[in-house]
This record gives sequence, C-alpha cells and structure tokens, in this order.
Amino acid sequence: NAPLTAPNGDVEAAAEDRGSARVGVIMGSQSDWETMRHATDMLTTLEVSFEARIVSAHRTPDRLAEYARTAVERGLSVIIAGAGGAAHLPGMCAAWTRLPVLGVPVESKALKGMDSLLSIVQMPGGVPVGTLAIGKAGAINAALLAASILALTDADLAARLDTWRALQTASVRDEPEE
Ligand code: RP5
Repeated sequence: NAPLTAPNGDVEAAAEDRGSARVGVIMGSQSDWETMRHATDMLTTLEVSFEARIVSAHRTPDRLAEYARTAVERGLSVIIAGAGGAAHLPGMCAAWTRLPVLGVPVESKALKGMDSLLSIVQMPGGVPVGTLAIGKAGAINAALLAASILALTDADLAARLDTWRALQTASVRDEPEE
C-alpha cells in the first residue's frame, strides 16, 4: 500500500484517504496535530499507510465509538491515540476495540503533560493501552512501535525498519563536535 499522508498537515485531507490504512492515528483536538504529526511523519518514512482523524472522547463521543467499533472491519491493525489533559481518548478507544492501542500523552499547558500521562497510563487491568512518552518522542515512538507490530507479519516492512534503525545508529558521532 502506498503511504497515505497529510502533506500539508491537513488532518482532514488524510482522513479522506481512508480505506487502505493499516494504522489509525487519532487525536482529541486539532491542537494535538502539532505533536501527532511526528507519528504520521515516521509512518510516512517507513511507508506504512495510515489515516489521521480528530476524534474527541469528550466532544465527539459517538464519533469515537463508531471509529473504534469499526476499526477491525475497516482493516486497521493498530491505533495510535494522542490526547492531552483529561486524556480519556486512548482508554475509551481500547474499550471499544481489541486492536492494540498506543497512547501518546500530549503536553498540556497547565501541567506539562503529567495529567495526560497519568490519564493514559493508569488503565485498570483488563483494558490495556501501550503508553508512550509525553509529546514528540512519544509520537515518534508510537509510530515505530506500530511499525514493529506490523513488521511481525510483513518482511518488507521489517527490512525497512531494520534499515531505519541502522541509519540511526550510523548517524551517532563517536565524539562530540565543537
Ligand atoms: C484534549 O484536550 C485534547 O486531546 C487536547 O490535547 C486538549 C485541549 O484541546 P483543545 O481545547 O485545544 O481543543 O481533549
């Protein structure tokens, strides 16, 4: 599958490409896109097809239920969910689907993302959300983890992931530069 990208950062544009996406990237608000675009950038780099949508657990609860309940039948394999503050999105998404859900705590203004992190990570036993770091690093790693999951059954993607990791390793200098 060709990667489905949001070339101009337009979440809705990416959403229009729904159909062949393997990873669903959802976020609670347009304001989360600045963080979550790092996940979609990495998916694009690894040539993993995705869709990006705004789905709020609080403001659009019916949209969330519809999205998560139909995720399997629409062909998604992994969902990456980013939210900030009272970040119920990943947990509520996980309640509606058996797909692996990777949660990205978006950095909030008031509490710097600690609220987001604790909201996402402290799921009760029985409804797992794989929780990543706060902010950009978490978004990047969510994409890499999604790719690792898909690579278990996709040799071409596994090779691309190995190459990306090797390039990262090769880019690290032996000594610091002045
Ligand atoms: C959460 O509230 C969103 O995930 C976002 O991180 C936060 C703030 O949303 P906005 O007020 O910017 O729309 O639901």
